Amino acid sequence: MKPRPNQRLSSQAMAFVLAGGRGSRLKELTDRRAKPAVYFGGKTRIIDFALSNALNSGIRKMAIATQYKAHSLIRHMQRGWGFFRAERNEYLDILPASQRVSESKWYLGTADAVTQNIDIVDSYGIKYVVILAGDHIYKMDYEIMLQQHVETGADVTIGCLTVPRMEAVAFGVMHVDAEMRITQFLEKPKDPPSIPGDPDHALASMGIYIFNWDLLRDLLIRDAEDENSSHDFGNDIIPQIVKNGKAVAHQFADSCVTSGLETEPYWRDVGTIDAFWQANIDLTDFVPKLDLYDNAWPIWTYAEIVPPAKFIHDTDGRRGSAVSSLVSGDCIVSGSAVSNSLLFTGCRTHSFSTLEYVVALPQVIVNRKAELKNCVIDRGVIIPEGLVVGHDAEEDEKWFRRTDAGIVLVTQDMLDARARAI
Ligand code: ADQ
Ligand code: ADP
Repeated sequence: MKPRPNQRLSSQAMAFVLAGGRGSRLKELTDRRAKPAVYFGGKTRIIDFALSNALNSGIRKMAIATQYKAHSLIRHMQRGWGFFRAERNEYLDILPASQRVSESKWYLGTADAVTQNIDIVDSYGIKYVVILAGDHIYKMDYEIMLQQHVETGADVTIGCLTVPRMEAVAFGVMHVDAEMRITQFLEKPKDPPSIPGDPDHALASMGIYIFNWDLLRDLLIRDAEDENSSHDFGNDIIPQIVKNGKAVAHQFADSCVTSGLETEPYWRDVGTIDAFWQANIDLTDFVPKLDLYDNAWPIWTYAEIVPPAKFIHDTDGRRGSAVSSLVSGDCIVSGSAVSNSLLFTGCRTHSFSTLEYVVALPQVIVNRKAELKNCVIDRGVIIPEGLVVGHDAEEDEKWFRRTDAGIVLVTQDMLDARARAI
C-alpha cells in the first residue's frame, strides 16, 4: 500500500505524559494537588501546556500517568479533556498508579510508569512515543521533533535547551557532537559540564523523549528485570542508550512555537514558589515573554462558563481598576487598585484594598483595606480586612511562607493559624 503523501508523523505518535510527581518545592501549593494540576496563567493548569502542545502538534492519542494526589488532576482531565472520541481513533487515558500490575505497586520511576501500561500503549497501534513531563510551561511543536527523530534514525531523541551552568544541577546534562548526537549524559550532576567554548552554560534535557515504540518496549521489559535499575528515564534508560545506541539531541529553539511576540524561546519549570510567581507575573509584561493570546496555538483547558470580569469604583468614585494585569472571568474588582497582578477565575477584591504583583488563584476574596504585594494567594483564600502582606518581611515570615527572594505564599491554613494566634 502506498503511504499517503504528507502524512504527519504525529498521526502515528502518542504522547505519554508523566504527571505523577508531587513538586514538593511548591510547598503548600501542592499539599492537596499534584504539580501538573496547579493553576497557571489565569485560567489554565500547568498540565494544559504539554497536552495543548500535543494536540496542536496533531497528536490524538494521549496517556497520562498519575499517582501523587491525583484527584484534582483527574477531575480536571475529565472535565476539560473529555472530547477525544474512540470512533475517530482518538484516545486519552488517565493511568493512575497501582491500578495495573499490582494493587499496591506505585510507579517506581518514570520508566516504570510506562512499563506498567505497556498493554495500553500497544492497544493504540502507534509507531512513536513522545514522553512528556506534565509540569512545564512552554509552547512546542512536537511534529518538528518527530521529523528530526525519523530523519536521524535515532534510538531516542531528547529535547534540550541551554541553561546557566549552575542551574543544570537539577537537569540531565549532555554533551553532543557536531551532528547533535549525544556523547555523554549525566543525570543531575553536582558539577555540570559546560558547553565546549561556553563555560557559563550547559545543555540540559527537558525531560522530553521520542522513541520508536518497538524499541522502547524492548528496553522497558529488560529494565523491569534489572534489579539494579531505579526504572527511571533520566537515571537508567537514557544513559544506557547513550552508551550502547544512538541518542540525538533536539534543540528546543528549533520547534518552539512563537506568535512573533516572544523574543526568545520560553520554557519554564515553575517548580518553586519564586519561579511560579515570576512566570505568572511575566504574563503581565507589556511585551509578554509567553504569548497566551496566540489563536494559532491555543492552550486548551477546562473553564467554567462564568460572567465577565467587572470593575466598580469605591464610594469616593476612585480605584476599582486593574492595570498591567490579567483579570479572569467572574472576577469583581470593587473599589480596589490592582496592578501588575494576575487574578484567576472568580476572585473578588473589595474597597480600599491594593494588589501589586499578586498572583491570586481562583476564588480568592480580598476584603477591605488589605495591602498585598509580591505574593501568591492559594485558591479560595479569604483575606481578612486590613491584612498586609509583602510589606514587612518579619510579619510575613511569622505567619506565611516567605522565600529568600521575598515572595510570600498565603494559604487558608496559614491564615486560620494566624487568626487563632492573635
Ligand atoms: P525531574 O523532573 O527531576 O528530571 P522526575 O522527578 O522523574 O525528574 O520527573 C519527571 C516527570 O515525571 C515529572 O513530570 C513528574 O511529575 C513525573 N513523575 C515523577 N515520578 C513519577 C512516577 N513515579 N510516575 C509517574 N510520573 C512521575 C527529569 C529528567 C532530567 C531532565 C528534567 C527536565 O530526569 O534529565 O533534565 O526532567 O525537567
Ligand atoms: P481543584 O479540584 O479545583 O483543583 P484544589 O486543587 O484546590 O481544587 O483541591 C485539590 C483537592 O483537595 C481536591 O480534591 C479538593 O477536594 C481537596 N481540598 C480542597 N480544599 C480542601 C480542604 N480544605 N481540606 C481537604 N481537602 C481539600
